[in-house]
Amino acid sequence: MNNDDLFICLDHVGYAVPNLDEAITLHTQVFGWKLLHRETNVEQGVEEAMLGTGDQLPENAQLQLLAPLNPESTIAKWLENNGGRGGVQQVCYRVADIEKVSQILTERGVKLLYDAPKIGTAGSKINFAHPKSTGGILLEIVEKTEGH
Ligand code: MC0
Repeated sequence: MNNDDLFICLDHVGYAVPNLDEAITLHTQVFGWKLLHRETNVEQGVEEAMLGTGDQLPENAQLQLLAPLNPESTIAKWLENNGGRGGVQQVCYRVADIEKVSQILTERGVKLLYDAPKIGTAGSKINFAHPKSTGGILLEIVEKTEGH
């Protein structure tokens, strides 16, 4: 795999938000995004919503709203460290083969958080690169699964 096909595209940008319903209202009614999907991910400690624009093609980059499920959630900690206000918590790149991309990134010195992918939005496979090894951005990689 060369650099031309390491990442397919930007999949989504993730905003940490204190209240999911209020954030959905803001981003749909003021900014015109459309609510595509909503779920709770217990392992990640989040309540999340995916928002899209245009023809709602799943290929389009989306906006992800992430609210903490409990006080131990990474999102709760992020909000605490950022004055309780929402903001960009992560950027996510879409990949075709997450195991292969993870191996290449690791070989290049990127510190991935998980030894094996975990379950993300709608059953996708995800991993994260620690901000200390990406120039300060929490970088997620996602491999979509059937039906995503
Ligand atoms: C922490 N730091 C960040 C950051 N979080 N920098 C950029 N972006 C972030 N989101 C920095 C802090 O400023 C600090 O820098 C250092 O990292 C340690 O911060 P900490 O507050 O002590 O944080 P940790 O180490 O406890 O946790 C950071 C870590 C965590 C990235 C390991 O947030 C994590 O495990 N994230 C991956 C999982 C996740 O985010 N899940 C929620 C989304 P200094 O310079 O002060 O040392 S779930 C999701 O996204 C799923 C549903 C999906 O899309 O499918």
